[in-house]
Amino acid sequence: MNPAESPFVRACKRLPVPHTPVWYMRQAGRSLPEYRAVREGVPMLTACATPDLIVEVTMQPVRRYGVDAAIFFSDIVVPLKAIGVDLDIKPGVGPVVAEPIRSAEALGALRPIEPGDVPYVTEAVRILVKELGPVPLIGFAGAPFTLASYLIEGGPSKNHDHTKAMMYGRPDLWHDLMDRLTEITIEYLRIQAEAGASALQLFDSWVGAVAPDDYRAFVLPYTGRIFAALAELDVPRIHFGVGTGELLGLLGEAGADVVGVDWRVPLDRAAERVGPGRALQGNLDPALLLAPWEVVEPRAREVLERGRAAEGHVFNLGHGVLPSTDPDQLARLTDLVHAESAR
Ligand code: 1CP
Repeated sequence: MNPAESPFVRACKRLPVPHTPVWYMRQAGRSLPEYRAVREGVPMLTACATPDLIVEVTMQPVRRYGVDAAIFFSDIVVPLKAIGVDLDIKPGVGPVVAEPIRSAEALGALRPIEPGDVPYVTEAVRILVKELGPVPLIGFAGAPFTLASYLIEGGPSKNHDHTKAMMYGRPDLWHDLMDRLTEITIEYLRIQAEAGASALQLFDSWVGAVAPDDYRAFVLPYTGRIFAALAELDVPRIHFGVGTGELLGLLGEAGADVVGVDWRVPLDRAAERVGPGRALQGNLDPALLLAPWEVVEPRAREVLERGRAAEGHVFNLGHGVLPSTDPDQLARLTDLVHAESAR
């Protein structure tokens, strides 16, 4: 079978499926012992630039769980590192930027990206497409707002203070920064699709921090441009953020084929907010997997049931797999979604 005919791609396109497809954000990672074994002593950014490692880690959850899609093992800051931004991914912290970008001069660091900047991405995608056979590969990128937050704050942030200070106080700088990040994001996603990725996900993880009117003024022009530019590639485009309950209508407007929903909004309500012509992805609370299976099972059935209200449904968690998750819980969940939705 061709990945373009897979249940995952079909659900993204709102076509009939034999069962509800399922994959998990952060499925390739810290909760798997086989992941910790291959990452032993290898810094995260080194791993992200090593095709053999990318391939192995991307394959691990496909082998273990039989999920309906693989997600490329990388990080949202990889393209920024590739164009020369001085940053690192610190264990237990996340991305840390040596010189936060808060001035017109600093913006100069954000030049356009080219395929030659990320040869290890192209190579790993090509190998993966062969190894995965019928299983689709999801390429991804961070969205401009979420990337801007790391660049402006200099690292992970709770309130995004400096980010909003620039957005409100220096709209000239903000729009210049968002414009540059938009071009980088479009090209970086295009590189992955042209190397063979079957779908693309844009992670705007922290955009739930902005109010709807501000989303419309300061973010939508850019996310809209990204999805419009990717339309010609003919691969499903997925748009995800956390805490986006009040933004779901605007995320629908931005133009992706699939809108990712966190655990806060039931999928039937999310379908109303997002509007027609979109599939939904989500949305079991990742923390539920820390509870006994008897607690998880009825909740998972409820997600499937409410997902029927959407024109297409890709089962997922409402955010990434938590590191302390027992992999057996994800194995059982995958089997449940497949069995229950095939009936
Ligand atoms: O399934 C997978 O694991 C795929 C690989 C993947 C993806 C899709 C990683 C590996 N990171 C990401 C995307 C990513 N990175 C996002 C968007 C998705 C999300 O919201 O979860 C974000 C916000 C980041 C930034 C980031 N990188 C963080 C969060 C920091 C914060 O602000 O709270 C962290 C901890 C990282 C490092 C990272 N990325 C990935 C892994 C396995 C790790 C841990 C690396 C390590 O410490 O060894």
